[in-house]
Amino acid sequence: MEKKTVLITGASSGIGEGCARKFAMNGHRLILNGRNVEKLNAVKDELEEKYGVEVWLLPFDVRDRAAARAALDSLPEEWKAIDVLVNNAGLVIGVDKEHEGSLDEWDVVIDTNVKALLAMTRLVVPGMERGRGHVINMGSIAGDYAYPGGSVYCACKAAVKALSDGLRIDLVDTPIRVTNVKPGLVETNFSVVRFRGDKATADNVYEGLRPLTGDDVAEVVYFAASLPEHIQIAEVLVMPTNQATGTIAYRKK
Ligand code: 8X3
Repeated sequence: MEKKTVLITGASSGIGEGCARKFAMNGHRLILNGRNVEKLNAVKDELEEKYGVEVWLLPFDVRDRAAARAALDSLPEEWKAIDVLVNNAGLVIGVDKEHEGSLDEWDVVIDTNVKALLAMTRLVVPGMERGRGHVINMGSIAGDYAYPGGSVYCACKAAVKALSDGLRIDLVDTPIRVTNVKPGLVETNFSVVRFRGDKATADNVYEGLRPLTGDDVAEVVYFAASLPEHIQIAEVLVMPTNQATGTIAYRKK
């Protein structure tokens, strides 16, 4: 595929960082968003040095709509034509039951996974109408079926599916593609945040099976992006070989 400008949210770790690496090793130009400036700088340094690509950092909290707008406005003219938007930033806090959890924490979860994804789409897609573009949303197997302790997160990922499908409908008369990538178990910092920093409990989630890595999911994202422009991967469910559903996985004792 010809060289593209790719904006990735939540690019300082996990799946976002994996996507950054995969696009970089294929020579694309990257705009990386995240909250952790130090980590973003480390990713930028690594990718520039290893792959000789150009990397522009846009550190802001995706929940902050004004900051998102200002950051995009601040891009130099030659960086403003974004070809691929990877709406990856997302998180979950806690495993509380729907009738017991913290509404304030759920505001953070909904604002990040749903409203920020929508805002980034709203801010970037109009610029794609010049001729080509691709929105790749990070959904989840969690959006297909709810599971215990996942109510709000699962609802958010179901929303990501509906937003992806709706956007695909709204853009049907354009060359812009919309893809919803739905990973299962991926070993990243995600579970550490879910378990409020409890690394041991987070590690248990992946025990006895080989989980996916951020780089594995990036393979799927890059595959969708690199196909000829007339091929639109609408949705991909990707999980470890020993996982079958959001709640069924085989674990070696
Ligand atoms: C995260 C995957 O399995 O924790 O989106 O729901 S899972």
